[in-house]
Amino acid sequence: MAAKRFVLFDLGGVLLTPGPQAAFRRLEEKLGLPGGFLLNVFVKSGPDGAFARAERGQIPFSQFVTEMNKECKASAEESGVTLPEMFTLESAFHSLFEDGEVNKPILKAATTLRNHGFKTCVLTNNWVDDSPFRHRNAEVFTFLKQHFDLVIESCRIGMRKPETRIYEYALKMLKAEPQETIFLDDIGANLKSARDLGISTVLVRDTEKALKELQDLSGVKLLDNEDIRPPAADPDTVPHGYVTIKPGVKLHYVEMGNGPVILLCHGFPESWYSWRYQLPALAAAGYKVIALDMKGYGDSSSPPEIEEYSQQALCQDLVTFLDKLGISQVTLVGHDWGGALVWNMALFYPERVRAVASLNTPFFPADPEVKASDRVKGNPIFDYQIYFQEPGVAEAELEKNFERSFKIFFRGPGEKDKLPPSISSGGVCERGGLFVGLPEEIPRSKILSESELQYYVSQFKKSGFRGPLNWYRNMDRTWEWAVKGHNWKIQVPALMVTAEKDPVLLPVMTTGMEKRIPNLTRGHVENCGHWTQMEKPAAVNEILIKWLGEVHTAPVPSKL
Ligand code: CPU
Repeated sequence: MAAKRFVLFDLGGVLLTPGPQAAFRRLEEKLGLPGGFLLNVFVKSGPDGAFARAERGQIPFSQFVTEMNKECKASAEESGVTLPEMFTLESAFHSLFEDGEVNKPILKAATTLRNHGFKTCVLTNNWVDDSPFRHRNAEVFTFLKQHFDLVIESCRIGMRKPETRIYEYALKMLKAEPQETIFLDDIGANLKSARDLGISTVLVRDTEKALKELQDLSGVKLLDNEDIRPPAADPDTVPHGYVTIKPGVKLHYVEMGNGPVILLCHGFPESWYSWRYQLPALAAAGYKVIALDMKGYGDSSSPPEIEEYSQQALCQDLVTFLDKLGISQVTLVGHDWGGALVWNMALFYPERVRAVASLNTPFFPADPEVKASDRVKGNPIFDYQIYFQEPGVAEAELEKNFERSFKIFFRGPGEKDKLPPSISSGGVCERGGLFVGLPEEIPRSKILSESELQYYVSQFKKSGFRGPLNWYRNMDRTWEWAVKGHNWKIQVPALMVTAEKDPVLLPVMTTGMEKRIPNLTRGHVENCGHWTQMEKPAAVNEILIKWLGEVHTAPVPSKL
């Protein structure tokens, strides 16, 4: 048997429950109609009736409803059934689908299969929805397109299940052979024509049983699979944008969704791509999410001058970025150096900040008595930052073998000890380098896949580490600027998310932040190291979406 690599999922009855058949039965009960009445009318209308024509996209929903209402009335008269006074199929369909829900275990299985390299596809009979309730359909399909590689609706291509040609079409679009493909549906007739082509099929009546069959056919563990990752934004398909903030300097970003604007700022040494698991989730929660390549990184410009990377300059860049996009206020979410930056934005540009959240990075107010560089020298955990000071030194070490550098950086807390001697942020100057003493061959951590690792490598090959390291080379310049606000409070709504096992940004460093940030909410991610967004994406998404919902309750419309 050929190894399976493709899975087709029906929508109603498989990915959404209840399916049309169960929903029809419930509707018949509600309207006091005899069991099977509605289904019968549809079946009787045949392959060229209004239902089939709507599913092939030959007529829109409204026209289908007009024709079907007549058929229902005729059928009722014929069989002596009394239809309710106000009966219309339009409202019947509305109540049919409004309480439909995603079948979570099936969706989870689809995600797991995708994470194992399978291509997943929704194959559904659907109509062009011009009903007053069409927004529901728009939501469902926007959601599906984020979770599956391909979504095929019968009405867009003029063919419907169980016609053989629709399966041939799906295989062609996926570049799949029938023997490599599995198809799940709750209607036997739909499965039969797929099976005749050589596709393996699963009849979905009971979710648990269907998943067991899917597990056996795919060879991927789908039951009792706790730790699955949310869908990730794909660099090839996510929309990219560029803003020139001054001559010769541009910032690159990706964006998803609609609603209040959330700006995501990554840390060292990362990329917009570090937010890949947050982009689809926050977009689906009702926000316009923008993830930047910070200055110095990826497809953003990487000017060589150190001063370009002071916190003052970087804050000004963000303000210009917002000005040029016409965004008056934004909710900022930062991680690591991005976290330090968003705290400074909330302190010095509060009018532009709707709310502020930081992952891992505490708010460190400037101490007017102690220069920043002296403070860093006083904490052995930050020794690597001293090593980063001399331009060119760390660049040479980190750029020698990009792949090895990222394999060393991107590790989870439990994995550290498998790599003796482990990377340590302390004693770096004495060792004479960050990676001194580590083996040449480093295993890739399970917190990211090979292709994800290669994406980081490709991004850093563009401009190297000079720009990113320059973020560390402005300690006292930034301090002189920041002392002005040393005793100011951050009044905007704020969220501090600590990561239990971050070896550099320790949760204990956040103690007392409430004194300076009165509206502080807290989140905590257990068993999580430094790379919070990719280590614990589901936990991060949950914390952010809950807090964002509390902050963005009543949007204030502009009177301008
Ligand atoms: C870990 C260990 C050694 C070298 C680099 C790293 N983050 C990766 C994490 C580096 C970092 O230095 N963040 C800054 C952010 C602003 C406050 C101080 C720490």
